[in-house]
Amino acid sequence: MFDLFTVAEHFTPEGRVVDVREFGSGNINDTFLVTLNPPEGKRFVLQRVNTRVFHQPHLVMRNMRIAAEHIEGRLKQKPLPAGRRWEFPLILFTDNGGDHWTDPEGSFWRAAGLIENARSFDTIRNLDHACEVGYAVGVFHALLADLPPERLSDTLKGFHVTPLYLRRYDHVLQKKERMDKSPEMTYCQRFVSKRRPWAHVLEDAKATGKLLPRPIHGDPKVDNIMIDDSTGQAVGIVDLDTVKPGLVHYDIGDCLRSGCNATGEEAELWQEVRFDTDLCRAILRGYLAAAGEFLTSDDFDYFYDSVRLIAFELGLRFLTDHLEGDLYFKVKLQGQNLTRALMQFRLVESIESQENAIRTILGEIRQAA
Ligand code: GN1
Ligand code: MG
Repeated sequence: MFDLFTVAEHFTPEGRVVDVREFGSGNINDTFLVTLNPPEGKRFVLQRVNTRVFHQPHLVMRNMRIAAEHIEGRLKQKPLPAGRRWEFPLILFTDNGGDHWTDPEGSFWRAAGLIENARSFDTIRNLDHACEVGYAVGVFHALLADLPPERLSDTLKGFHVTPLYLRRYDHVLQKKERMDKSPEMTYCQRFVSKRRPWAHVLEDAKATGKLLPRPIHGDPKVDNIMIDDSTGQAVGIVDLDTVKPGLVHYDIGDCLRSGCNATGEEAELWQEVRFDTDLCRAILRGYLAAAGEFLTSDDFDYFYDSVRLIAFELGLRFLTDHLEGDLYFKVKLQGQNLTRALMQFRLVESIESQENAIRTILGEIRQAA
């Protein structure tokens, strides 16, 4: 890899870099925390964008800028209630004014300011945290609700389009010369086949015009929500690579599948993973406190399917990547993507077994909205 100090210095006209270290637990990009020289010791986030995943990183940056400008304008017109803090990670520019720097080996680097006095957590800590996570996603949707989605580019074609992931899975299975016949793999294959007929539920609703495209975050999992150190309130969402047109249901599903799994995505015992309905209620309450206004009755009808589907889809994506040899999601251990898949599938089963309880919560929340 290109020397990290040299890369970081392209984004910092005013200071010298004293430290660069790995940061966060992203599965796709390489992320580093850069510290500048004292006395201020300013810090920022440096990332090498994975261009095997994001083929047009310039458009990723463009989407980010459009969203940032729109949110800034909206907040100026109408600040959040009760003077709540809300920040968008500041895009840092290079010495010649670009929003990225391409190194001589062709890697695409970009940098963003840190949201100060705030941090994120890998898993939900309590009901208040859950409510704040939901609120953050709601604020994000509400602030972008009047941005025409077609102003954003589709930077990751097929992202969260479950039938396309199924097609890819079929293709990879077909190509496989020797099939792993372990009990885990047999379970996964049966699991996917059983749910295949239902897996196009959101795409069907999109095709018939019941659900409409809107600007989305694309990856609103718990560890992308920044929480203020002193107030415990959500103050922003980071990781904006997948801001693009989509269904808000992808985000709601992703936030719930991440937030209601209290053991986290990398728990040691996948058999013990479960979907916590109290956390679900708290996340949805927080979400609707901020996003209630633009949701339609059809939108509410698909909330249950969203959480079930996005958990299923993520499991399918991990499974396919395992079968392909871990080309997409980074792994530290062999078989890690299979374990991740099993975990999401276990979560799906837990969601399915609590369908009535989840639908009851959705009914209560809908009435209160
Ligand atoms: C990936 O890299 P990271 O952790 O921000 C993935 C998400 C998954 C997530 C699962 C562009 O996000 O869709 O939900 O892993 N991002 C992309 O942890 O595929
Ligand atoms: Mg991400």
